[in-house]
Amino acid sequence: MILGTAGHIDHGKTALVRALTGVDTDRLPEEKRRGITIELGFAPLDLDGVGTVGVVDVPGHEAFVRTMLAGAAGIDLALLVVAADEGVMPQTREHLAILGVLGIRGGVVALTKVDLVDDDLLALAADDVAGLLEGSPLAGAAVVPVSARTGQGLDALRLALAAAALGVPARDARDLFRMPVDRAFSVKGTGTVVTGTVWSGTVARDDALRAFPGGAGVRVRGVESHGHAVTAGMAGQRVAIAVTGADRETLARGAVLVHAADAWQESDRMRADVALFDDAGVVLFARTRVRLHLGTAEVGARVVARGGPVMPGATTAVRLVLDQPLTARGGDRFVLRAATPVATIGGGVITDPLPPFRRVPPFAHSGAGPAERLQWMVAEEAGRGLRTSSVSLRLGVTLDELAPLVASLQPGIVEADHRLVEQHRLASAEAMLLEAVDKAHQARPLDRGTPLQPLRSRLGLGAELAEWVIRSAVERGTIRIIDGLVARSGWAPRYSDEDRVALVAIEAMLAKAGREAPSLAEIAAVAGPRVPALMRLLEREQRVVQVGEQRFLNPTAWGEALRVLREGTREVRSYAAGEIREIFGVSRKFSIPLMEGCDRAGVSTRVGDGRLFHWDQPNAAIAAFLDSSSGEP
Ligand SMILES: Nc1nc2c(ncn2[C@@H]2O[C@H](COP(=O)(O)OP(=O)(O)OP(=O)(O)O)[C@@H](O)[C@H]2O)c(=O)[nH]1
Ligand SMILES: [Mg+2]
Repeated sequence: MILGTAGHIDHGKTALVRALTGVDTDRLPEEKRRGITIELGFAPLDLDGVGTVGVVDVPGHEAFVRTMLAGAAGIDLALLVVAADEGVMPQTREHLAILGVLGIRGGVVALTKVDLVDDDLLALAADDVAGLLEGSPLAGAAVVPVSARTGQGLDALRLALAAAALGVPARDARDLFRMPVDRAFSVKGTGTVVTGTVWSGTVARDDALRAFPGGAGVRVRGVESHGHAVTAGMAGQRVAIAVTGADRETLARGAVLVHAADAWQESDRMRADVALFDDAGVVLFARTRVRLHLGTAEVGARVVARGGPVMPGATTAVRLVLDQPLTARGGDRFVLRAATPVATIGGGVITDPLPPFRRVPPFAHSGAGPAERLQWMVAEEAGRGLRTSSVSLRLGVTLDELAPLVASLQPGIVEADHRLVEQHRLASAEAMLLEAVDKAHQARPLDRGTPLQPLRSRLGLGAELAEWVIRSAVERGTIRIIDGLVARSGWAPRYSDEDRVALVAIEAMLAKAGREAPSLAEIAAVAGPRVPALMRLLEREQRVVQVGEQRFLNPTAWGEALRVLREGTREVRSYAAGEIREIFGVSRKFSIPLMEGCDRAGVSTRVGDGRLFHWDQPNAAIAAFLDSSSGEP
């Protein structure tokens, strides 16, 4: 639980923190000299029934609102300090407005320096404060008169703070770890130490982290909270982390530490819902430059709405164009400030920190819930699908919230291969796959199937989901894949009556031809135009053997030829083409394809016109033919 101060300069924030905690957070010489806070101060505060609360003391000076923003970014609870002798002042209002933008609803108002005012003035200041709080984020907060000097009201203030703290929901320590860095320094003997408020999740010694911007890997050497070593730092705690792997400059204020294993990414394009203060007195055109504060980071930005400028008075869905990438999560709050004149003008909520395209349009309307946005995101990713691991980050839902959310969207959206995708895309891809296979069967009934590869890209899906659709069709037994060919389950090549007649003719022709392998053209002359497809089928079924270029042999004849050849070439030497022809006992015209068949099968190597044979080497391509009889020629 983190408590942050807020309020106008000199109203007594630091004095009150000191009175409550005993810690003087104004430690810089310049702070001492000028009597104001310049840097963030930190102190632990023990509250009865609550435990240790981390206090962040912020500066009230109008020139240091940027620092106040870095301090206020991680707080759960506000202590708005108003000096009774001055009442509500400009930074009282500005800080309160900032608390509102950041979504901080819990808090207490300290009406301080009561020792300096009489009852009339106190009543006046109390009225002033009541007017301020009405309709504000702290409406209903306790207003406690106190004096840091005399100690008056401090006990009542502690009670009020404890009561407010108990009303704030705890942060989720099981969620993704993230810590925006507010300070980084070097400690002799330890190295780089960074401090911050853990926004979510848990960090422990030896954890592998990444530091954004840049995403450099760093390792945790140790974790401390309020000066004591702890085994783990958890959401809602102030921690100091000693790290290795990155220097102080990389880890300066504005950096963000996350777990290396989580899907965090930085981006300079985001979607957001933005609202300008009614009294901001500005309108944001697409080219208007503003400063955007998120976490402890600050970047230049443009805010682009659809169809016109962003006007005060309404929440508008926009696209943020950032000068430098930020690491954000859906649901993150940010504050917008104008550069000239310097003023806080409003802020908003990130609705999608990682949109898929650079020129992504804003979401359809502001204020959409996570379910609605998830639906839009999935539709936008179309056939690629939305990686489930990115959803928690993009929507800003915890891992625990994600599963029920996805379940609530089914059956319209389904999860396949760790991606969310619209069910109809998978359905139509599968329909298309089956249709293509059926068409191929129809067009080439003699083939075992159709090549799978060209079909993948036609399914309208990303590679992973295309694979998933194919795999699940196989698993369900709708199709099968053999040797890269896809077929309907139960598909067998189909021949027509004409095919059957042709097959008989071909086999008869080859049986008659013996070792004198006929050419494809010669076979076609006897058996008709479908011979190429029929030969493929016969070859597949090992009813023919292709020897030379487009010449085919009956398998028995091939086996005999091989055995004769082996017998005649026992001697290990190269044999001239003429010798081989004589062994085969055929003319040159038929001897050449037979030799080529041997080369193809790996039985022989060409030496000039002749051959060297490798009968002693194991050869699967011919083993069956050689063993098909006793091995005698
Ligand atoms: N009499 C009296 N003086 C106070 C009280 N609280 C603070 N002061 C004085 O008011 C001055 C400003 O107090 P700080 O605590 O520094 O004020 P701050 O709000 O932290 O100021 P910034 O951080 O610069 O915005 C100091 O001189 C304090 O001593 C109080 O309760 N009574
Ligand atoms: Mg101060």
